Amino acid sequence: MIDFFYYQSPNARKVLIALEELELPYSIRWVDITKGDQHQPEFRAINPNGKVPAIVDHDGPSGRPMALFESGAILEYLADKTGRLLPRDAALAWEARAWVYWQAANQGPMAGQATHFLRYAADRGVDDSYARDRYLREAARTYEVLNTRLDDRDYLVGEYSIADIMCFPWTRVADGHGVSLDDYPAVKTWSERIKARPTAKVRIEDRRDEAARQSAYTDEQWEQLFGAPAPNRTSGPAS
Ligand SMILES: N[C@@H](CCC(=O)N[C@@H](CS)C(=O)NCC(=O)O)C(=O)O
Repeated sequence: MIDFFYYQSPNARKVLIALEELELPYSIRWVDITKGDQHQPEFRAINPNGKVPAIVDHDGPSGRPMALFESGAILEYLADKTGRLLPRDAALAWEARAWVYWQAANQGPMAGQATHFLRYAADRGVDDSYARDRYLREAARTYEVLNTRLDDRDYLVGEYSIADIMCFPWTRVADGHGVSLDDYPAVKTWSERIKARPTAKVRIEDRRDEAARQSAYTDEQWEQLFGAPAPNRTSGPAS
């Protein structure tokens, strides 16, 4: 059994899709990152970086329990554990890993920061246009990279792999980081292809409260999530 430390987010969704695809038994452990669960010592012992996703596999290497964090490492571990979701061809498997690392170092962080300035900061009336535009540009650039790669193939390394699972969830929330999939037709077709898989449709009970669902965090939620006092809502949500 795998304990899966989860919150409703694209990074946690990668692991959810992989667990479903691999038919591995798991139990959801809800980590409310708007209430500060990620900063508790019990969770820090599992992920010193204090973020979801994380897992504890009670049947880890040599049959011993093992804790793991970072979505890319978790996907690679699950692929290794089951011998699935990585091409058998060694060169292709390395290409898949390169896309996994690319996502964690590029698409994820840029889309995350773009969302911060476009949605969360804007909700507080903060308009830092230089930072916002920089992250929007970089987020858009990652879609250009994906679009070029997917122009002549159905999946990132030809067959469905952890590389696709890593990149897919962010494309489902693209409008949040200022990207329209209509501008990236190969990404759109690929994203719809993955969305059609039953394992990509799985739904976990959404335990977020209304403020978190709307990305209009309370002062307390903001401070837990972003580690700084919330800016005053001086002028209300920016349009
Ligand atoms: N590179 C990490 C990113 C994880 C991440 O940013 N998780 C966010 C949710 S999407 C989180 O837990 N945020 C809580 C916090 O920063 O306090 C991964 O891919 O696992």
